[in-house]
Amino acid sequence: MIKASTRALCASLFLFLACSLLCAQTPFKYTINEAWKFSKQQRDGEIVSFPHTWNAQDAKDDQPGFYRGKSTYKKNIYIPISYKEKTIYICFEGANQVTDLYINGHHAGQHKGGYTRFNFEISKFLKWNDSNAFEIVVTNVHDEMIPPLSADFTFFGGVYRDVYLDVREKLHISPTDLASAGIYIATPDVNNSEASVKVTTLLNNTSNQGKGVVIQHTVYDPRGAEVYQTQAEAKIAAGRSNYAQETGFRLLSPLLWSIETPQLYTLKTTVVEKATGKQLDESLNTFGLRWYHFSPDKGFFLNGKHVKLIGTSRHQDYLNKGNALEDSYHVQDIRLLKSMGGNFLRISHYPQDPLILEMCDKLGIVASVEIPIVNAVTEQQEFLDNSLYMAEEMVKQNYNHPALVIWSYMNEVMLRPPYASTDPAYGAYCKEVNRQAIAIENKIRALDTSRYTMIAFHGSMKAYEDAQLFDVPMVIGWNLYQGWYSDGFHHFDGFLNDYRTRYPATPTLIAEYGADVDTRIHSFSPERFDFSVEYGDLYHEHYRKTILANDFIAGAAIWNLNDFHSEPRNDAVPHINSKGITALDRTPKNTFYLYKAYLTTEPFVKIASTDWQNRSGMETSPGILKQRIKVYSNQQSVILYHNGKKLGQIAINDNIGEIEIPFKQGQNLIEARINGSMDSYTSHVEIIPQKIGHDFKELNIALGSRRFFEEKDTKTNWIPEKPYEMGGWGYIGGEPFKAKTRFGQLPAAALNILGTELDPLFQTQRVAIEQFKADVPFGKYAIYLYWADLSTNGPAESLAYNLGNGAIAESTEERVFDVVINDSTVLENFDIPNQVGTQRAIVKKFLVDVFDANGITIEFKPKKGKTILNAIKILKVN
Ligand code: GCB
Ligand code: CA
Repeated sequence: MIKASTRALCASLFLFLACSLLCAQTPFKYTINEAWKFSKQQRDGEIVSFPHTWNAQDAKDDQPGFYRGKSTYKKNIYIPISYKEKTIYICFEGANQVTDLYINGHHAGQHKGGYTRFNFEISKFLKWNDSNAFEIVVTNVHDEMIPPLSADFTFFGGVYRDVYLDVREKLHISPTDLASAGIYIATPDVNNSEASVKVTTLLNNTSNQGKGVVIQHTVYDPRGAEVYQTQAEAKIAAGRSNYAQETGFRLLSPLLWSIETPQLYTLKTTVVEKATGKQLDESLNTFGLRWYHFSPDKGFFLNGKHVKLIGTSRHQDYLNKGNALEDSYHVQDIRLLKSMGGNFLRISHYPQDPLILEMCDKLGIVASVEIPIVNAVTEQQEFLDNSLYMAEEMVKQNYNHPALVIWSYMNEVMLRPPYASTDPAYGAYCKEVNRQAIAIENKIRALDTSRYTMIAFHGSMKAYEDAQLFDVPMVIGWNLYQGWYSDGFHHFDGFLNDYRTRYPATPTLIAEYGADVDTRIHSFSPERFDFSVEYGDLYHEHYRKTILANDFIAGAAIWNLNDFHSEPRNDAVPHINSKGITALDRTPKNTFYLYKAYLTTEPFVKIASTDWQNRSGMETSPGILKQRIKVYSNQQSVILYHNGKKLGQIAINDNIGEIEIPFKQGQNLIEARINGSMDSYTSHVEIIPQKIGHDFKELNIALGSRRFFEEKDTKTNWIPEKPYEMGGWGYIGGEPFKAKTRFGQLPAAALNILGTELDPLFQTQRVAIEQFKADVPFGKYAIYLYWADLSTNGPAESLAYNLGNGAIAESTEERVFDVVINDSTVLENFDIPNQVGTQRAIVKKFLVDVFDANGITIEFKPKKGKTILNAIKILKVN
């Protein structure tokens, strides 16, 4: 291509005239769409229903932070006269984080902690045959005495689980032992031929008379047959609460609870008044008969059989809903895990809706649950007391679940100590962490002698040695991210070998591992922190191998089942941690299918990235775009078809096969067939020819990037930049922007780009670019230049959480430049921060007529500092 300045000289007369017209500063216009100030009235008095959170919107908008404060829910509830002789409780399945209840102006109770159940006895505040004013005051304000202090998830405020009124006779099975079922079923001794069962029943008598009762327990086996019945009498004094009645029995030939056969027994308990024969209370509780143990060398054994535990963790939020989910969402998640073949769930980082463990019981998923001490503790007794209380709530509320084998209570507690390890206060802090851990450990062991305990460590052996935590829990959980937060997957293996040599005697789980994936991003040269689907695939392929190859690893929980909200994060999808193997709406990602292929036995085949519906790329041979795809299967081989034609049979190794597809322009149908199943994938393919022809339609280029970015709504596929070649398109000059972070130089900025949802497009850029050229034919064009200034003007360190987004503040570099399109200066002294601020998307659209064969030349001329360009779209208008 001839340089613009010499162009006219060697052109024909016609071209010369056309060019001189253009060069004569024809009028031009461009958009000034961004950063207009807009005001809106706050809403109040809105009518809402539980489950409810007030942060569903503000935890994902462009405004940093989300409302952490007080809110009030008010309602009048009619209470009939017939309740006068009863005892009434109000039961909350969960409200975040401190809840106060007022009834008719009286303070009826307070609960601290956002993730456990609680109830208040409210009888004495009620007016009978009357309307009663209920007022629930909830606050999710930061409270340094209540865990979690900080964590990588959004602390959505609200009454986000169900609330009940619970109407009982004055003598009843107690809901007041920290909101447990009031019936504890222990199975201390189970083997193939018999099982011992111990039942403790707690009774409350709120009347002012002692009462004689008959407590009857009936046991039904998993098939519904009555297998045992026992009866006992008790006398419960007036005003007595949590009177404990104990009974024990043996069941022969037990039908065991297992992953494959999650069979549940049912215990029916009735309480009858002795004097009158009147039934006072009745309750059903399920339990399972199984035994298990963790071996430091060999892993986990259930009913004497070795089982590698493979599953996920789970957060309790969903697309557009925050954490306020109706029950069917909880049910769906456990079904999803089961459908993948998962047999393990780490319920993290807090106890969840009761349905979660109920579903694990029903579907055969081994589980752990934990209280939300995350990142750090407060060095005060009150913090420990609240933690101990939560631990007790957790154990009592979840005691009967056969699925549950581990109580856990600290997650990465040494990740964010308040002091540097060189500070003298650090030693005392370590001691305090140790003291709190031992106190909680002892508490849990005293409450439940049958289960294991766990603490989850982050990848620093030293930190947990400092706090002497290796000897405290019964199982060590490792949260490991080598190859994500630091370079090199193989450091995962190295770390584990080192740990194993030093601590050979403790059972071990991989409590977390994962990589962020934004399914809009693809790359054929995947790299750490590019958020591409392909990098996530590689990460999991490596980790899965290591986990399976080592017997001492009892199991592993992928971080995470689902993408989840983490407000301070500034990743490809700001405010979201996208390490889910399913999206926020639970659409599976590739890795879900990789595990499914490994974990399931029904013939299964799945083409990877079938959600990449709009592919694009540079023509690899005339009319052809060759791109590799992966196929997951649990079979030996898969036969592939492309647009109805057999491409060939590919071998499957470690559940993965790979093949290059010669994509054609337009619709492409790929089919993968195995015996008994098939998968198909349709993609629209836009082939960009090496030489731009007369049929040019559009170009969408991500600058400074090796990523493909799919704008799903508009079916636009952005492709990576390349240098200019004559007859084609590309940049001239400059280099890709690299973000400097605590985790090294990364391919994209760790910034929430304001004013757009296409953040990845703005998070990369080419710095010091001189030109962008496209040798397009004569015609009318719209050129869109995409920019965002990526300098960070505040220390990211101030964020409460920064495990994943430790951007290092770069002093704002002044950049002022001109943009010249085909010799017209269209932007003069262009200063992005000055126009819209930093970190904000700005798109300038220019309508350009190309009068000659010389195409489009966009020049970037620095005035101060370096020029930049983040993305460019060139659209032929006609
Ligand atoms: C961790 C934390 C978890 C985070 C995760 C991540 O180690 O335990 O809460 O979400 O890493 O994605 O960084
Ligand atoms: Ca944004």
